[in-house]
Amino acid sequence: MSICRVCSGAVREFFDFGLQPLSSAFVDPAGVDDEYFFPLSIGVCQSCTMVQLLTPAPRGQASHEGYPYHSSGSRVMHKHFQQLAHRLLETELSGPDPFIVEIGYNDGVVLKTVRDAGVRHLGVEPTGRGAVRVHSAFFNAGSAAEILASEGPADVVYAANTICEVAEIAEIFEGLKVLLAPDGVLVFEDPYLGEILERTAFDQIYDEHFYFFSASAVSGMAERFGFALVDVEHLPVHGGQIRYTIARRDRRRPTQAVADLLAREREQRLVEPEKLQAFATAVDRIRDDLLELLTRLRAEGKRVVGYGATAKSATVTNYFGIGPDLVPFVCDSTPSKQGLVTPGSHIPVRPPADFADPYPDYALLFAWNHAEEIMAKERAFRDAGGQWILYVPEVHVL
Ligand code: DWN
Ligand code: ZN
Repeated sequence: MSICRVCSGAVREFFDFGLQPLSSAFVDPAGVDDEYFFPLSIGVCQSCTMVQLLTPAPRGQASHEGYPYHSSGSRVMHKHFQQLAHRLLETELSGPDPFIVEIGYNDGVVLKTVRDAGVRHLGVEPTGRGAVRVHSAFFNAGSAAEILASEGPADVVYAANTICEVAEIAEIFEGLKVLLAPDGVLVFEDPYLGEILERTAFDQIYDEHFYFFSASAVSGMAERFGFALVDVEHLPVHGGQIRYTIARRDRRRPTQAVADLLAREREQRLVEPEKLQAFATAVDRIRDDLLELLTRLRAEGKRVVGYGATAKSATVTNYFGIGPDLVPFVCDSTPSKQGLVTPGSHIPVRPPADFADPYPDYALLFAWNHAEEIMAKERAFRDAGGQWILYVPEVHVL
């Protein structure tokens, strides 16, 4: 048991991945003896139903300058963020002299789009960088007060793939209390618990993802901190996410979409023990099936290469015990990952050009959330007789 970071209730574990490395800590092949590991296990709060890790990884890992993830490395994601920015410009940011703050703005697609529309904007991140205006800090009551003093209240505070990473989430709400305009909103998008459980997307569970949100847990959390969940939107990206809109209490009427999703979650009995037990069983079935397949292919002399050195793949390779003996290398378009080896599992990362040189018999698609985009880009692999191996929602070959 551990203590819930939202409500101080008891968190009951439902899956233990054992010791895991930090998912973005790609290592120089010479430095593999010096890696940091932490206990990765996930549980559900018996009081507020928030699903969360039992032990947070050290804070700030995802914020250092060398952080190797760039959201616009995917064409689909680039477009996704541009569309969101345009939508905000037409709605929340359409009043006089609007102001948007983005927490953890990554490579700044949203902020650059609003900047180009002449809208006041600010990125908040401990190691602020890039072509947008930034405030270098964690988002909390202190930094929110500084921003309020210099810029005035925010109409929108936005965050993608960030809020779920902040274990001390009360700090976010304390900052919102200070900075948000009376009718301002927090808009954030993160992986959806419902889809993680339904599709056995167990590899969304790694050091950087602390919370696994459902609409009901987010609604309860918002109320606890003096806010309300007023809108939800399903997003098809990253294997299924929800975009939540939070307003100050009693300022906005929640949409029908909120009522519908809350009702569906009740119907699905999302965090009931049987559901969580079924998830645990399904993860171990995927492990057995994938190891059986990879071992058989190796025995048959087939070449298997990994595709996408994702943060998610740290859980897959380390929990399953997949190393370079089964997957000799993984190709990835991120230059800062190339030449290094994957955290814990030590699979060399190589540029995508190596994928075709020559094509392997099978490609294990770690970046399954970008399947459509990657398979379209790598059509020639299929044409040459290559096959994709996927493991979500179960092991299958395409
Ligand atoms: O939440 C998070 C998500 C949004 O991004 C972070 N905590 C960390 C990161 O997680 P991830 O590494 O699992 O994200 P992706 O988007 O699944 O990573 C895709 C990887 O695949 C990247 O390293 C880039 C690579 N890639 C590629 O080699 N060719 C991606 C595409 C689209 C490609 O065509
Ligand atoms: Zn709780």
